[in-house]
Amino acid sequence: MTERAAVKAALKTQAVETPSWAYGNSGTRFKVFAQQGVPRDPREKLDDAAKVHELTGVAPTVALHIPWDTVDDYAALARHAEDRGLRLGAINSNTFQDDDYRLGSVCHPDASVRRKAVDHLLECVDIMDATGSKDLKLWFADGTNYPGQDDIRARQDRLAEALAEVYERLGDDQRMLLEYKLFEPAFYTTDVPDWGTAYAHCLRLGPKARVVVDTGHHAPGTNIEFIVATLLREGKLGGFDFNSRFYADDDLMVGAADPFQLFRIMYEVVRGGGMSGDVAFMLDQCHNVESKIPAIVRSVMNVQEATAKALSVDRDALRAAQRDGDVLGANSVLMDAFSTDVRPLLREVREEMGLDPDPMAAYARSGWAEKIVAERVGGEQAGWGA
Ligand code: LRH
Ligand code: MN
Ligand code: MN
Repeated sequence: MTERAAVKAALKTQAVETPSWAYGNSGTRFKVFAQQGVPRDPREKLDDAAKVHELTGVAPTVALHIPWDTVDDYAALARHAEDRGLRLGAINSNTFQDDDYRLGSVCHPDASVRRKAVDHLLECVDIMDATGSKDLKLWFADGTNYPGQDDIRARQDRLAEALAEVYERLGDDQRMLLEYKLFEPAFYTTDVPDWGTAYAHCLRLGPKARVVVDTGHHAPGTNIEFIVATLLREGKLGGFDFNSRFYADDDLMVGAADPFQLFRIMYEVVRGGGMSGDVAFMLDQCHNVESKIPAIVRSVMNVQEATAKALSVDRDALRAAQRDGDVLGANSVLMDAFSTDVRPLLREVREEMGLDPDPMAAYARSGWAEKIVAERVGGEQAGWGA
């Protein structure tokens, strides 16, 4: 296979998971903006996700968030997905929107609240059994606002205990993905604030526990690709929640704010063997001011562009320059790949997959936007502020 053919083959097998909540209405803490035509239930979210997959060819799975996507029959929801050429992806737990969780969930000082939170996580594994989902994605809003508010070490013990109980419940093919976030909603301590804390818990738990890197969950200036390289070296990178940020957890379209950072991350993924299917490439975004389906299509394309550039790095030339201590030469090998216009290559990839080379234009022509506006009245809120 030529280099170009190998790059194309890798791009055809990459899968980007879209989040159910990105299809619903969302907003900031100040206002949820209602858009016309948004899904009224989880099935309609899947209908929109199917459109994204139909146009891009690389978005075959959809992440659910429980209870935002609660249904009576999860197996039936999985069939609804299958009928549309989709599968249900990661099940995201939610232990942050009940009054009981004011002081935390699995780290709460009161054992009865911890029990409620762990029971929810166990219920999420039951849902995985019904949907065939492989990954349980855990993010905890737990933390404290004031020094002395709670015992930092005791909270880690409670966290470890909860995670261990859920880990025991996982099936052989199921994984637990632990997501960290620097701050918010807690502002003094966060119980899983960084990759090191997540990694330490995952290491103790065992091989089925992996770390999730949400690209918006770091301090400004953090070298995320270094974290990615390290986690891959340790066999502990479970996946990404992709989005982009100008300030904090902005949840804007991936690759919009800093395409160079996304390229650097994807280069470490490629370099570290992360394209083998073990690393989940998920989106975690909210489209508050832009149209949702085209924004998700654009996001998938942005991931593909960064991946295509990362795959195009001349690694032999890079290794040679690095070995020779040719600092500028090595840097230009990387920059050459980043500066390459990969859009013609991706158009070819899509044509070879039997797709329209321009998914954005194809969506505009498809009539789907008009159809959902006409048919769906009173669309759902994603969950934020619900
Ligand atoms: C928290 C987070 C986490 C949640 C999602 C809706 O900020 O990134 O992944 O599940 O947002
Ligand atoms: Mn996230
Ligand atoms: Mn987030």
